[in-house]
Formats: sequence, C-alpha cells, structure tokens
Amino acid sequence: MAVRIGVIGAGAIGKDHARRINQVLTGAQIVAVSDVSAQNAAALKADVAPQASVFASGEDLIASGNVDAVLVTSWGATHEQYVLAAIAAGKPCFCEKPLATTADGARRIVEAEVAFGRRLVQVGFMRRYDAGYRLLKDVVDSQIGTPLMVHAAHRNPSVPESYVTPMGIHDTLIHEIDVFRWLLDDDYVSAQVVFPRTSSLSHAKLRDPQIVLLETAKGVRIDVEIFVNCQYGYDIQCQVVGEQGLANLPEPMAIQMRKNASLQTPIMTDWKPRFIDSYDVELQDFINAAATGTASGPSSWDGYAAAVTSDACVKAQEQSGAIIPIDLPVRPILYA
Ligand code: NAI
Ligand code: ISE
Repeated sequence: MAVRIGVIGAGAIGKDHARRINQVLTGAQIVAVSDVSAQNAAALKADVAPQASVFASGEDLIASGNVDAVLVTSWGATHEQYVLAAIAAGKPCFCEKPLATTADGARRIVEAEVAFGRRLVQVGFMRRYDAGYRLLKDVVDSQIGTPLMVHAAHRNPSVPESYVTPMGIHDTLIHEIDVFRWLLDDDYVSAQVVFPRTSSLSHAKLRDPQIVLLETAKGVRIDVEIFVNCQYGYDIQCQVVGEQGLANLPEPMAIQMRKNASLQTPIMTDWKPRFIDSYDVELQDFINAAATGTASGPSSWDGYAAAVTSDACVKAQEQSGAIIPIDLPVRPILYA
C-alpha cells in the first residue's frame, strides 16, 4: 500500500516535493496538506495533489489517522514544533533544512527520537544523494590518499533584500556544513569567518562575500567562499586535496558550444535545477524507509551537528577573525 504523506508548508519546495512524490516517485501519495497560507495550501492541492485534504493546522495533519508520514517544508523556525509532534505520533518525518534554527532546538529533537527508540527523521540534506558528490566521495575514500584540505564555493547570482549576513550560514553554508562531514567522515572542531571587501551590489545588512574556515577533528582545513550576489550564476565548487592527488566535484552536465568566436558552456542561474535529481533520490529513500515505519539518510544527529556548527559560524561572523571552538557531545547509539 502507498505511504500516505501529509505536507506541512506548501511554498516553493513543499509544492515541488509534493509534485515529485505524486508524479515522479513510487510508493507514496500526498493525501494531506497544511499551510498558514490557505492560498498556498489550495494552490498545492489544485496543481499537484487534487486528492489531498486540507488541514487547518500542521498538528491536526500529523494527528490524522489517514496520514502515515509527514513532510515538513514550512519556514525553518517552525520545523522543530512539527518534527517533535511527528515523533510524538511515531510517524516518519522528512524535514527540510534546517532541522531547527538553534542547536538547542535540534538537540530537543534528537532527545525525543532517542527516547522513542527508533529513527523517524530524515533531514533534507540532499547533496548526499547527488551523483556528483557520490562520485567525489568514492574518489576521496579510495584514490587521493588522506584528505588534507577542501576548497569550496557556494555562489548565488543574487538574493532577495530580506537575506541578511547570518543567512549566509544557516540558509546557504548549511549544505556545505553537512556534506563535508559526510564526505570526509569527520566532525568540526572550530570555525572562523573573515570578510573580504564587500560587493557594492550588496546592501547594508548583508556582508557579501564571506569566507568560512572550518577545521575538522582529523585536522582537515576547509575554506568556503559564500558569495550570494555573484551575478554570473548559481555555482557550487568543491575541491578536495589529498596526500596523493586532488579531486573536483564534477560540473553539472551542460553543452559546450563554439559560437561567435568563443568557447561557451552555460552556467545555471537558479539553485532549483542544480540538485533536482538528488531531491528525487532523497525522497524515494524517505518513502522506502517510511514504508517500514522508520527513516534513513541524514539523521536528526546530522541536523544537530549542522546546527551546532552553524551557531559557531554565526558567532564567528559576529567576532570576525576569532576562532570559535565547536564541541559536539557523544553521538547516541541510535545514530552509530
Ligand atoms: P517558501 O516561503 O516558499 O514556503 C514556505 C511555506 O511555509 C509558505 O507557504 C508558508 O506560508 C508556510 N508556512 C510558514 N509557516 C508555517 C507554519 N507555521 N505552518 C505551516 N506552514 C507554514 O519557502 P521555501 O523556499 O519553500 O523553503 C521552505 C523550507 O525549505 C525552508 O526551511 C528552506 O530552508 C528549505 N529549503 C531547502 C532547499 C534545499 O535545497 N534543500 C531549497 C529551498 C528551501
Ligand atoms: C537555498 O535555500 C537552498 O537551500 C539551496 O539548496 C541553496 O543552494 C541556496 O543557495 C539557498 O538559498
């Protein structure tokens, strides 16, 4: 029987995930939707899930006997309450990043899941499912010797006026924070943020670009450039330098043209198509695990580790230049 999924948060990504569950993936169906915006809930239902019931609140949706599993795609600050309610109801829950907006919030989720005694939560860190990152991980694990350094960049052509400096960490860098823990099988011990000259295309509340320096427990040094007004495209770069070679994240597939006396390869300008396949794979993984009453993939613990790191990075922004220690408690056995 198909897993009956309810989606809380019918905005951009909620609607897109609902579309892929109903139209692309197998083994599940969107049966319920809830959003503080009745208009957004109605639009999701009309456009991609005509059979779904609309619930007045996320809590009502989670409690419904017709809902087997929950997708939390509302604004970040609302994730914790819904994930905790899903755990209390014993229902598998896919939560978009961030798991919670504070490390304390993420820790409460870890504690609730550990007390429940079985994994129920998957966090939407989709890069772990990206074919390029998976190839890179194979090479890092087997071809280039011990990893020593990572050079990375996360660039967006532009961001809305509402995007402010700390969002460089919890909206943008959060993906690198997670994917490098996974890629290197390591944890962070410190963070530092330095600001180069600010782009004149930024605004008063956004220092852009910024450079984040992370150090891992095994001594790997990672530098990530976050540049969200870079103008030219959406560009994700990652190079791992090992003792015996280096490996680059593959560029997304694109046609190379010879035209107008130049050699051209287009670069994406929107983040949505960049990881479109990985969104499909992560959600199929969620459906498959939910069918057996559990969850796999990036866990609450990964969401917590990302939140602790993210808090340290924001502190490092506020005290630019200072090295902020990152301390994770012992990982509970549930996440071994
Ligand atoms: P959005 O603003 O387009 O949609 C959010 C929706 O949640 C809106 O319809 C809003 O009315 C609704 N909402 C807000 N508070 C709510 C509440 N308390 N209960 C129910 N609904 C509520 O935002 P978007 O871009 O879809 O982002 C949603 C989440 O997904 C964010 O946490 C964001 O960080 C994450 N995200 C993840 C991406 C990824 O690559 N993994 C990409 C884009 C977003
Ligand atoms: C957005 O919120 C995301 O989560 C995308 O995956 C990310 O790459 C983009 O830069 C963010 O703004």
